[in-house]
Amino acid sequence: MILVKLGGSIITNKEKPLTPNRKLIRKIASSLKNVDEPIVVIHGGGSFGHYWSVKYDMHTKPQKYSIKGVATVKNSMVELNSIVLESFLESGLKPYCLPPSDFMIGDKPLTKKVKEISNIAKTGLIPISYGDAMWFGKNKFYILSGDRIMGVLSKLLRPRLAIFVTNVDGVYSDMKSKNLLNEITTEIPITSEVTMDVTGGMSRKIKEAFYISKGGTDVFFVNGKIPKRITNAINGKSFEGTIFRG
Ligand code: IP8
Repeated sequence: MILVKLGGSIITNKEKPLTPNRKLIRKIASSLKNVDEPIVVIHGGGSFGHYWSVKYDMHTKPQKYSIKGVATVKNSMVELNSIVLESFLESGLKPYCLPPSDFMIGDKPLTKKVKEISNIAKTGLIPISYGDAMWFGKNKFYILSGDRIMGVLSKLLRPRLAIFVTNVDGVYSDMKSKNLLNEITTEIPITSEVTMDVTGGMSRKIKEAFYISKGGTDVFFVNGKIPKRITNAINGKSFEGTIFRG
């Protein structure tokens, strides 16, 4: 099985609130048609979920956030998710809507439910989940990142490969020189970045990538603006991006 995270920077225009990148979502979906392994897709919030999370000052820490904020963030993610689902269906794939509240309670996965995700994927359907505003318990909510979902699912489903699709070529040693790191074997210091992401942007992805690769799964970072790179990574052809070896 292949786990694919479609970053918010690729499925939305992050410069413009509430703007999906329908064309690119469709292009990526079409390229995934060439994969014959079960696939599970997770997507981020981009200029939908993050836009509202910032407005309502909501973060990953469980707190008593504004319930109007919770409702608004959740609605925006359902909207973005339905755009992704439609695009996948239009591209000839069979998406299966999977809100994270389906397989998580509070901030913990429901193991039995998670294991069923792989059976759903084996039928040819593509389960599609997403970062979301979640009920934590005791009147608290939190923002669950799609990157964290990648970690949670990898641990229980042990995919062959976990791919983070972003709008850059991979992980750079620093943002100034844009020197691309082809392979990361030891934990690297994460340089600070300017981001509107309430969940931590690239630093969070790198953190999850280490967590996933330590569990034995290879993790790839690829540029989704060139969808062929995703399928090349899956098929083991001419890889362009960054690898964290599992
Ligand atoms: O973009 C966050 O998911 P991410 C989703 O994967 C929300 O970090 C609701 C901001």
